[in-house]
Amino acid sequence: FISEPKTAAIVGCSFSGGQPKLGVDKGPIHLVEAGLIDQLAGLGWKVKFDGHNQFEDIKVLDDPPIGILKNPRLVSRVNESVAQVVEAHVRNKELPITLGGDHSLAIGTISGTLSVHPNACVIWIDAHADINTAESTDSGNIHGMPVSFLLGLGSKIPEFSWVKPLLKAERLVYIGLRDVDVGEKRILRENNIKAFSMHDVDKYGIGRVVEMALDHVNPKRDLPIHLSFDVDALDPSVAPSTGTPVRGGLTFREGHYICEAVCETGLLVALDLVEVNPSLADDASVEQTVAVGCSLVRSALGETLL
Ligand code: B3U
Ligand code: MN
Ligand code: MN
Repeated sequence: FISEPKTAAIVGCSFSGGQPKLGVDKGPIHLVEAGLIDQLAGLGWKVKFDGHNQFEDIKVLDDPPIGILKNPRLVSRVNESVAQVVEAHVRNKELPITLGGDHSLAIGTISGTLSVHPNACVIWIDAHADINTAESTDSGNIHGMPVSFLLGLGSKIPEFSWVKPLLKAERLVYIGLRDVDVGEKRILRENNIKAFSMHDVDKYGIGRVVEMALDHVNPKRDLPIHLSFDVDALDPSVAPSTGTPVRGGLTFREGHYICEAVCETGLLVALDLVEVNPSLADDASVEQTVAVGCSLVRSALGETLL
């Protein structure tokens, strides 16, 4: 699905509107300053990067909550723009690497991927399920809701009418879950959504979990893959600088194994790396988290395969 010479396009998204903590918008700047572009070029990829998207042209002057959803118009319009950028790269057979920013950005990235490859599957790596609906959310933070938008669950918010419910429940799988709201558990159950929690990672090991996840969403290993990686899936000892750390997460190797195994399929068409927040924790923790983020992206692009 990616044409030769292999080209990746960095889509830096300085955006924090899907959650309340400042600083996550600086994630992409730190990842690029840490040398990500040269690192990927060193792996033999052609890398396109024409600056971080600050969404300056998107002016939402008045954005009162809709129900309890916070910044709904801003989140919607930013994602509409992200969807167009990602779609263009995927259509061009380039690999968009979206650097967040908060995970609400996946509304845009996955919409972009699915508009080119409607049969693509989504592998969502996260401590959280991010599947709250307008009805089930307690926080009103839209980064806890992107999956429900993509699946078309919950009441429709006119502001988000551009989001087509292109994702089918059977084309979605989670790995790493350990902080899932009661309402989200019900949504997962009622929609028969496959999810591998940290309990499953402990029980089966990451190798079997990834194999089972791929067997579920991509049994013939022929469908394009969108990998959406929230760094809070990793244990806070591995990736401390993130907005909602939850202990008991993926080890350094488990996180990298997922990226390597997806790379090995040759089916990756889009990658998100989100929720790196350089304003949280001390300098050493920030440096460590940014370095791990770069490392995960390199693994997804083939660094650790021999
Ligand atoms: N499920 C909670 C908490 C949460 C979701 N995603 C993150 N936190 N990062 C919510 O707000 O919906
Ligand atoms: Mn997330
Ligand atoms: Mn998360």
